[in-house]
Amino acid sequence: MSEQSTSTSKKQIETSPLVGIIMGSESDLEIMKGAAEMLRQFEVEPELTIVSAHRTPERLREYASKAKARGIKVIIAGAGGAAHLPGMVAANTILPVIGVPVKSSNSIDGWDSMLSILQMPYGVPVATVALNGAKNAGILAAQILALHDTSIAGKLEAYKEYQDDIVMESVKNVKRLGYTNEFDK
Ligand code: RP5
Repeated sequence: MSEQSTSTSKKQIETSPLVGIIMGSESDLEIMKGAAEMLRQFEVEPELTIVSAHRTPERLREYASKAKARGIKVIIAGAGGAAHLPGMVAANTILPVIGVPVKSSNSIDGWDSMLSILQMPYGVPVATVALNGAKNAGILAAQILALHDTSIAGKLEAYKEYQDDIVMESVKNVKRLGYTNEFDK
């Protein structure tokens, strides 16, 4: 990390975090830490904690209702099974909420987590990513911040180019294996 980017991260830690990552249980952390790792790639230092919709309903209400005033711009919420956390957070804030369905220990096959987050009623949207898709949630949160932050926007552009480079390297690798590719002739 460059000297400049280190000081940017320090500055963000000193000021209030822009992204709140919450999850229903510590058992979700293995998946949900992917969102934090991705945000750090864009030099956004998120806060991360446990808020359970069922076990700590008062904490949920307080977290969601105070988030905007604390300077949070986007909330990423992950849970599994009867995954009510993202929806109930969205019910208590006007901030955008990105929901991450987790294939948790109490999930039958992942569909329960998916559908409880995805099938929100009209009026209370949750932007749902793929099952265990915490990394994409991190990227999406950075994209929302980038609307008003040219520095994050620049890092997202660079990330797109990086992905392009990786795929084009694979194109060369596959060609080396002897497969015909008329398209890239
Ligand atoms: C959900 O139940 C949590 O978000 C987690 O995905 C799942 C299992 O929680 P633990 O029993 O492991 O605490 O509320």
